[in-house]
Amino acid sequence: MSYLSSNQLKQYEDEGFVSPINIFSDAKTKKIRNEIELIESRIPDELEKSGRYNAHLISPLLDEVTHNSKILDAVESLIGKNILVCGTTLFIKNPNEKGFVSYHQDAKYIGLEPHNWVTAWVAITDSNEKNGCMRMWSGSHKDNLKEHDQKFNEGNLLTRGQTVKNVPKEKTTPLILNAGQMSLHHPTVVHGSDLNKSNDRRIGFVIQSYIGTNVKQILGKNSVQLARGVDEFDFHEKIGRPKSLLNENDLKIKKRENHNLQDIFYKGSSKKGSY
Ligand SMILES: O=C(O)CCC(=O)C(=O)O
Repeated sequence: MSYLSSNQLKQYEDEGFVSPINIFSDAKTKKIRNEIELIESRIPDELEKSGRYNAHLISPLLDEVTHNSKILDAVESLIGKNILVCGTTLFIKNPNEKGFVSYHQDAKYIGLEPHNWVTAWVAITDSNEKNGCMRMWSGSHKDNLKEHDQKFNEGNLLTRGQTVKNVPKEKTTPLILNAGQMSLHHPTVVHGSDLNKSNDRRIGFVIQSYIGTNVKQILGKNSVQLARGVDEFDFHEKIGRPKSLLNENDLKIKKRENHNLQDIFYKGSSKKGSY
């Protein structure tokens, strides 16, 4: 059992995140990395740009991660026992590429209301200050949604380059994770990450997000999978789980889901970015 302890719950309540949490062994984490890299080698652009979303729909192993009981126990401690998987994102930063994530709040453009949801960031490689781990503005989740500039700037791994102004970067907390550990963060905590200055990739497989069954999608349409409990609200269409790697039909479903997601992320925007 890995329900959160009272100290961990307090950290989440006070700071807007809880980290680190041990989930996978080294061997299992290597297997997951190999699966991601196998997909990249079989279909080179499948996980690029907007393809980085919802890889759990085409890989049984990534699907298994999203339904992992240790992760779900921790998530249950925060959002209750009825849990839906509402999408995943691969945040990959390759060495020598200029990828960074501007400081933002996840809840700003994602359309999930109320905020009974949480994002699980699973480290598939080590994630540290050298390779551009996430950095959190502790306590910022207690304020409402903040104004974001839409920069659409080069290298920014966010859709609109959405950026909160005046973040005290020197005061932000780096979430240092070993491969196989995860962090959980709140929908309104302000966070971002710097460039990868190491010689290896930095890979985060991010369940973005686990939502309570009472959460609606107010900007468009998300399909979900039941991860735990019962869905007494039935707000979202249910989607199947992959039985084999890169199945033709699953690839089509992923494409359709990512198309719907683009409609959500760019709702009301006159411009589109590359994610
Ligand atoms: O992986 C990163 O550096 C940022 C990820 C992020 O913003 C998120 O998971 O909400």
